[in-house]
Amino acid sequence: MEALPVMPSTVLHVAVLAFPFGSHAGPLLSLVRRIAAVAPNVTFFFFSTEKSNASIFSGMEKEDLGNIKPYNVYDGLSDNYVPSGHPLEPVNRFINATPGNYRVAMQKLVAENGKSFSCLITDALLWFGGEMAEEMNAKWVPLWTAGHHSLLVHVLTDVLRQKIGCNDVCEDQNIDFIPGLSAVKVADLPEGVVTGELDAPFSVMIHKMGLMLPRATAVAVNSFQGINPLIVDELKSRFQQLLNVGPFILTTQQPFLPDDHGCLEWLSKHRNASVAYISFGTVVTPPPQELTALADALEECEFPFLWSFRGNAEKLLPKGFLEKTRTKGKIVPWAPQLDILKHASVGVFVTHSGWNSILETIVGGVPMVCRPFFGDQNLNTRLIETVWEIGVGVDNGVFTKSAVLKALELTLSSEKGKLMRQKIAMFKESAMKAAKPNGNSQTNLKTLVELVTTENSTLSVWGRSLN
Ligand SMILES: *[C@@H]1O[C@H](CO)[C@@H](O)[C@H](O)[C@H]1NC(C)=O
Ligand SMILES: *[C@@H]1O[C@H](CO)[C@@H](O)[C@H](O)[C@H]1NC(C)=O
Ligand SMILES: CC(=O)N[C@H]1CO[C@H](CO)[C@@H](O)[C@@H]1O
Repeated sequence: MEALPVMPSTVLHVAVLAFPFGSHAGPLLSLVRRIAAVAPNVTFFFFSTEKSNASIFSGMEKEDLGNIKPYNVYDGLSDNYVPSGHPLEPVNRFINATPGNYRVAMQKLVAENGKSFSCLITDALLWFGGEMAEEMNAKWVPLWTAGHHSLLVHVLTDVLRQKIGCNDVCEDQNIDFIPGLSAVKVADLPEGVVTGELDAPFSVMIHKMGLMLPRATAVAVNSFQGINPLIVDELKSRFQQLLNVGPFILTTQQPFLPDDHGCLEWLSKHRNASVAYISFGTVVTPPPQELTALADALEECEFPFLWSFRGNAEKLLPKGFLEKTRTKGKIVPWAPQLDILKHASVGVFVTHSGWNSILETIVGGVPMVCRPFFGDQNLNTRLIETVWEIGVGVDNGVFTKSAVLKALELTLSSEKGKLMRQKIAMFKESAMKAAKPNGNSQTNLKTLVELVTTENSTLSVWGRSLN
């Protein structure tokens, strides 16, 4: 059949599908704002749950949003939903509501506008975006918001399941049959890949994602080429196009974060590379006995510390701790993390090893002490420790007083710690280079803009059936 002529003055409609949990929707919005700013002839319809929209768009005026229009999708929780207290329940309910919840909201818009979408930019987790795009004859650009190594693990899940086929007896086995992952052990893999509940909603979703991504027009990643060239090459050989467009903290505009608690001023009173900065992100709080162990170590060690503490510190930390550490420690409920990590006084970052934190500490040039909790965090820690050599895990993976003391000593005042600082400075340079005007990530962003702002040569099936 002959292709229908494309209208010259078309304003393109792009659907953006966000995953509304953790640090997923924020980075997707950063990317979309970056593209939208240079694509005035495109309207971006941003679909997420009401709660997620309210959070990531908070403080933004309609004028700030320009050609980005937020729309709510059903979160999977009925009006009379009573939380059971299980943290994953809202995530599972949401996943069970997909893809219908997005489809309903998108179809409504298409009917109202009399116009289909030319491109779907989705969180990579929302694999069904690929099927929808194929139905619509639209492009599909999934964004992976974490590292290349975890992405490769999900793309090769079937291979891993086939080759490993163990019953908890091979946790120590190395993944030496996949390029770039030979230092990784089975126990480091995210739960739901070869161990754990393989048929849990999240495991099924991320498995399907791995199978679907090779069909994407291009896969965008919030990372940079130089961090893991071997794995990047492996991914490139499996995707139609891989576009490293990060770190977003360098390649996209970041919201201004106030320093309400005077962290930077406090930091400037300390020696270079002497302070331990502690934060576990917005999702995780370590269990009580580990908080106590960490506090005991901080009290005993010689190093000053700045702790961004979620929850009631008075209640959760040992009695008298705040009083006793007043002169050498500062505890705040929230901190402008990137600015802190860029401050010369910070010598180590005690972290859960989430991807966004890793990118921030690379840009700051600060080595890590890692206490991973779930998802890709164990895998990240393995790479940090043994491949990149820019940090250490704590012994046996949990905070004990002696393990924390040892890790702080190592990173803050040993020759090995200095070496880590030198290594992370090299990654920092590589990231900065990628983010420069003609750097690799910027060039990829241009490619992405081009891809998103032009139409497939045939009109979409949805569009056609409506015309
Ligand atoms: C939209 O604008 C971009 C950049 O200015 C241009 O390359 C593209 O061809 C335009 N698309 C349409 C459909 O007019
Ligand atoms: C501390 O770090 C700053 C910024 O990197 C640098 O300019 C300064 O020379 C350093 N001071 C010392 C004493 O090393
Ligand atoms: C369709 C809809 O209600 N979208 C909302 C998403 O969130 C933003 C920010 O809170 C609202 O302005 C939109 O109305």
